[in-house]
Amino acid sequence: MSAYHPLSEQEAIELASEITEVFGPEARLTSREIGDGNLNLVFHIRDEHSGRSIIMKQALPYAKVVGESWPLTLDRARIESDALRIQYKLAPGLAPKVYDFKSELALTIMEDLSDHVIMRKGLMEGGRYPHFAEHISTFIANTLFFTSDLGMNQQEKKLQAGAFINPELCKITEDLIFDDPYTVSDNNDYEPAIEDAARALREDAELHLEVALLREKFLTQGQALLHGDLHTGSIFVTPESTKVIDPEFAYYGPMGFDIGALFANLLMNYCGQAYWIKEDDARSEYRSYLLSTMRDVWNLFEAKFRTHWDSSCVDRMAASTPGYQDHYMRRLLQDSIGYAGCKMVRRIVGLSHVADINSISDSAIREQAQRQALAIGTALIKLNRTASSIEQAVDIAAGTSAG
Ligand code: SR1
Ligand code: MG
Repeated sequence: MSAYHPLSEQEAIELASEITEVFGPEARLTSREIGDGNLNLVFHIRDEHSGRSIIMKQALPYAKVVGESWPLTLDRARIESDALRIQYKLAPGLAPKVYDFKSELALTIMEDLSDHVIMRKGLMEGGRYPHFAEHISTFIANTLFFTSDLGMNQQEKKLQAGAFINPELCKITEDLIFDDPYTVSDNNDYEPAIEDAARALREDAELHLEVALLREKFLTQGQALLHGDLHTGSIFVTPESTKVIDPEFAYYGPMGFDIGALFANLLMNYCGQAYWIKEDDARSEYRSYLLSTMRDVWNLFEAKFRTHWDSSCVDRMAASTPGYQDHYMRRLLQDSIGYAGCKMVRRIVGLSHVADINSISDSAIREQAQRQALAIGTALIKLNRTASSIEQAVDIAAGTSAG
């Protein structure tokens, strides 16, 4: 199979049969296209004989969420498969195994995770994942530390950063997250009921300064190899297991962007629970669970990152300068809080929403959840540069109603 074209299910089966690591000669393969994301085709290939299965993910040359009018580089498939391989190595068991990558087809062939659920869906159904904070904090601490100037050879890091220049996908983030929500843009997408709140975003000069500073950091700070889109739709879970998928937005950027994405998506589920859990006590209990998860993710991440620093730092100045590690961790917390806020705001007024809130069928409750997410998001953005503790972010969420 040669030049790029979107695969048919039959072609996907033919290519899958070459994965001898999974399928034997007697395999009877079937295929289902299961992609429900914004950008790609995803085939689930199963051997009816052995029950074994794989996933084949093919990038389309445009953004599926918008259509062919929005062309998008196929190189993102190379970036994704290379990032997955690095993450699999640095955080064993927390990313899917890549079996093969076919660059001419922009196709990644990887471990099937369909015994897991997408975390966003799991949270919407009130699921609890007791090992999630432990797992995801290991994933972010390991992948961020060991791809940064603290944890890897600094010349190799520069070369690696070059291989992860990802201009088109970064541009999506720069526009959709750090620009469109604060101006009138064709990309924006929100309901007329919250026009007043959307207008307030456009008119808030204090907010714009904070977003401009966070945007500048996203544009210029190559701190570590980021996942780049670490929302709860990019994480598969079971109560025992966590797997991070979909790093096609990977690039060298500010670490807090990945951590902030996690916080934002836990908090958007928190807002959506106004609808999903009907009973007051159960909803309040679940919301406490979400806030505890956010707190645990930060505290565990911080402890693991500091341990890596103390045991494995390759930078003499960083390792031996009193106060530097504390300063670094504080900036990281501040960035994480600021990016969390930006990510919440974009999911309410910008392109591409989240099901936790968008699929609420009661329009009054949906509006209330949207307003609450905007209120929390803007408060986090305004807090970012002065934050000193994760508890401040938790308190903002717990104390912010729809406004
Ligand atoms: C056009 S892509 C829209 C969004 O989907 C991805 O998950 C990213 O978050 C991106 O911003
Ligand atoms: Mg994705």
